[in-house]
Amino acid sequence: MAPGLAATALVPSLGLARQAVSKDRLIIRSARPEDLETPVHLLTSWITPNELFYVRSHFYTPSIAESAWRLRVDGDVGSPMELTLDEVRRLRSTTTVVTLECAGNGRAFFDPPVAGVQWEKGAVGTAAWTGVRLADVLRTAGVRASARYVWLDGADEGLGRAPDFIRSVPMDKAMHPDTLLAYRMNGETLLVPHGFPLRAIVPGWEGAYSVKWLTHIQVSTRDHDGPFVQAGYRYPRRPVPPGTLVSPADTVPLRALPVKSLITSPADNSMVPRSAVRISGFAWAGDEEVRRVDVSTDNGRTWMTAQLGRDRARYAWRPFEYLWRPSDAGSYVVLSRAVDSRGLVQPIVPEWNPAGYVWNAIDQVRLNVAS
Ligand SMILES: Nc1nc2c(c(=O)[nH]1)N[C@H]1C(S)=C(S)[C@@H](COP(=O)(O)O)O[C@H]1N2
Ligand SMILES: [Mo]
Repeated sequence: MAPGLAATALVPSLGLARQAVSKDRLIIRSARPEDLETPVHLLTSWITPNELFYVRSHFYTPSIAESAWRLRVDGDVGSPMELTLDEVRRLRSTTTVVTLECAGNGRAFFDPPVAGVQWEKGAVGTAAWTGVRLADVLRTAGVRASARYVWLDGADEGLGRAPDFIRSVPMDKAMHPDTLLAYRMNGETLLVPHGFPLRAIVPGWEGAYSVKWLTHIQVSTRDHDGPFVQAGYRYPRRPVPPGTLVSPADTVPLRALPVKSLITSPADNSMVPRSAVRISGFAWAGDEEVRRVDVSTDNGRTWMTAQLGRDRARYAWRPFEYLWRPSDAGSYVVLSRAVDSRGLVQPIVPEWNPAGYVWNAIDQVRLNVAS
């Protein structure tokens, strides 16, 4: 956190102020810190409503008084600066629709199990984020030619002796015109659990880059050496046998998550009529495009091409739909399999890895066709 902040500006949230996430409709994976998953059957719109958007917080949610909040920009820059929220809002703004997904989404499906929040399918959502380009702020501060990384720090603090949550973004991604500091989500002021008053949106990359409650941007010639950069959010260089410990030296940082799809309707295990069944969902591919989505209604023996919906944005999931006319009553395993613009396809079983990241298996639901 920023040392300049008044102590009274940061008190643990009691869940009273401006908190409009719908805790009764989300799955509570952890009440405090707040880890809330969206049930798949509620992920039916291209834009996820703010109150249904998953929440992932490592530590207690800071509650920040707007008047006391400052964004400090320093490090390897010519003119370090401090901005108030009004000053941020006065900069040229832009809005972009981005799908955010936690790297640990689907962790619960790994075998053998791995420690960490046991997300199933719903640590993902899509919103229209409004804010300023990180590049504009960095240019104003005068990034030096020697700068290589931008460290992002929020107002939350490690629990007990746990270290601060600080993430590091390589310079080219930080300077990319699509990387934002956002203060609005779907047209509304950011909700506290989603990072009020300001958060990073690093589009196309796993969710942990999109640091919430941002207070400090530090430009550096080197990568950050904290555990959320050097140990967390990393993936083995080579596939390892399930259950293996992997030393950080044998890992690489996660960035874009690979292609994935999710059947959002009909719900798993539901009863459907025999006449016609609209199978729909979303597919996304990090910073790549979704080329195609295939659907199988016979447990993968044959595949049909689904129709891609019209809603699209460079870093957003793409709707898909397949109209199925089952020939017989019975119980069916229905699968969805997305392919990205490079031809990469979802695996049947993702590689096991020690932190349980990147679960992007071909999705499946069981549908019971009425007679
Ligand atoms: N300051 C801070 N930023 C954070 C986190 C956090 O714990 N602290 N969690 C990260 C992770 S792991 C994810 S997946 C996204 C989730 O954003 P959301 O809670 O708005 O869905 O926020 C990221 N930003
Ligand atoms: Mo995450």
